Amino acid sequence: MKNPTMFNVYYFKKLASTNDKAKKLNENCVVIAEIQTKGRGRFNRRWSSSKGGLWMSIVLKLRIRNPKKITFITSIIVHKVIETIFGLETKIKWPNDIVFNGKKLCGILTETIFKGKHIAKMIIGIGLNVNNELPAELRKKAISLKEIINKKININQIANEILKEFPVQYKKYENNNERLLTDWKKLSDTIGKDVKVKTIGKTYCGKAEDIDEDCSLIIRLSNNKTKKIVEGDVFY
Ligand code: BT5
Repeated sequence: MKNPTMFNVYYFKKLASTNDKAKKLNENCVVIAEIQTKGRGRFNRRWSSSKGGLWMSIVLKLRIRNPKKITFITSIIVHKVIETIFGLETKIKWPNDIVFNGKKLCGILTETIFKGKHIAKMIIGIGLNVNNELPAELRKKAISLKEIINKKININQIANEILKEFPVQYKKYENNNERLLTDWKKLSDTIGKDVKVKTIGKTYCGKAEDIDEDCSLIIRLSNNKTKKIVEGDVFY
């Protein structure tokens, strides 16, 4: 396939996880697999990765250190690409989901690789349901592009567009956190909703009020205090 971007793209029929493969490669490489046998989400959760989806990891050496910011930028890119190619309006669910009518279409897993104390590279894993069949247990909460559009879709076109947009959008946001947060919030599915948030130790209920400068979620609790959620799952 022609790849009109700055990236070296490696294709595989089958991998355990594109993020794991990407960890062994240099920056500016991209790994794409048709099938992942051990696709991962956050907290090592299983990511369903049958044939027909876009399972892709980008390896980059970046100036932005906060993985959540990279996830935010990537979400905006995926949103934009889906809108440009298909004219579909998706939304972003904090922290790392692209949703369509409340159902998860894409998940992003950004991982940081350290060399001693220094960040050697970042791996940005994108899992987008395109033509793949979703397992029965996910069908209530997940969706694929094929289901929405009702026809088979060219995966390579989506991958190429994402890779083309990456340097453009990254440059736009790397020195402009305010713009990143403003743009992200415009696309947010989460802000303003009554939510239940599960963190590793605790569950909180409240209204999703804002995103702070490091991309954490701020919720307003029933006692009117605010709580900053650095990591967790949001339900509504
Ligand atoms: C994510 O985790 O959403 C990040 C997913 C990242 C996957 C990509 S694929 C390429 C790269 N290589 C990898 O190994 N991973 C990355 P999280 O927020 O933790 O969501 C995980 C949850 O989403 C699971 O517990 C399921 O409930 C649900 N899920 C699993 N597979 C799904 C799918 N294909 N579509 C929608 N939801 C799914």
